[in-house]
This record gives sequence, C-alpha cells and structure tokens, in this order.
Amino acid sequence: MQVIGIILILIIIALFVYYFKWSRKEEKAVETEAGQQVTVVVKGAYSPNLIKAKAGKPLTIVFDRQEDSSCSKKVIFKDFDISEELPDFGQKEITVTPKATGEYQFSCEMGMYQGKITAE
Ligand SMILES: [Cu+2]
Repeated sequence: MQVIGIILILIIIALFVYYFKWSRKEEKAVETEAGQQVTVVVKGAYSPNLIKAKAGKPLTIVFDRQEDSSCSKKVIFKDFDISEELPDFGQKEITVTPKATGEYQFSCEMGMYQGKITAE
C-alpha cells in the first residue's frame, strides 16, 4: 500500500512540474502611453509564453531574467531581426512593433525556450 501512496505522490509532483514549467501561460499586454507592455519572467521557461497584443502598436517586453543559465542568455525575435543578450538576474526591455495581425515567435538561441506574440 505504501508503494502505491509514494507513486501517487510522485505523479502529483510530476503534474505540478508540468503545469508550472511547460503549460501555456497566456497574458494580455497592458496598454501604456508608449504603446503596450508586458513582463516576461525568464526562469526555466518564458512566463507568460503566449502574449496577446494589438497589431500596429509598439510592444515593450520587459524580460525579467531570474537565472544565469547559458541557455536563456540570448533572446531572438527572428521576425524582427532582433538578437539581444539578457543580463543575469536582471531586466531588459525589448520593443517590437507587430505591424500586421498574426503570430510572432521568440526563443532562446537553441530554441529550448519558446514564446509567441499573437497580434490582433
Ligand atoms: Cu536555450
């Protein structure tokens, strides 16, 4: 019986890890005077990893990197031809303007961290 209990606990832990690390976290960019803004925490993944924004308005993403993993050192927005380094345990603002409606991806250099902007 004890073994079944331990297995159940492990399954619950695995589900929590899955939920917090890999699930889709969606957030809407907040409108500001300068356009729109959203903060993305970089820690094991991008959170949120789905950003809803308005097309035609500058979107400032504040990357809040809470780690120094070499994997997340760079963030790449291939649609905007942007490749920027993020400071260890620091913040960096990157502004892009999604001119048309559609989806715009961003990722770390190796593509292990993935995020997406949906412009409407
Ligand atoms: Cu990476």
